[in-house]
Amino acid sequence: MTDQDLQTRLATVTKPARPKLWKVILLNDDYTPRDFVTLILMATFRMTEDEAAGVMLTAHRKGACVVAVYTREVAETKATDAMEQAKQMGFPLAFSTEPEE
Ligand code: TYC
Repeated sequence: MTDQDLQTRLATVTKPARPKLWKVILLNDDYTPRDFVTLILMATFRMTEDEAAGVMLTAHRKGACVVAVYTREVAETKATDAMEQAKQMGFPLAFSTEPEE
């Protein structure tokens, strides 16, 4: 075993990898009503009305806003669920997911 192998093993034993977290990002559009965005955020991301309205307004003004971070699967499921609910109501509301640095 080389020194490098030994270092790698020690690091593995002493520092188990933390699972990477993924951001859910709300994207602005010109069509989805503000109140509907707020309701979707409350229902899907368990936010209070004030929290949800704040995130909605930031996305509205800046174009996008980080909603929350989760493990990859939870982030993707919540983003997909929220977009599906909006689609059923005829709105183009979109979310993206990306890994945290
Ligand atoms: N811009 C939308 C409007 O003026 C509201 C909105 C806010 C839509 C945030 C999407 O992520 C969004 N009706």
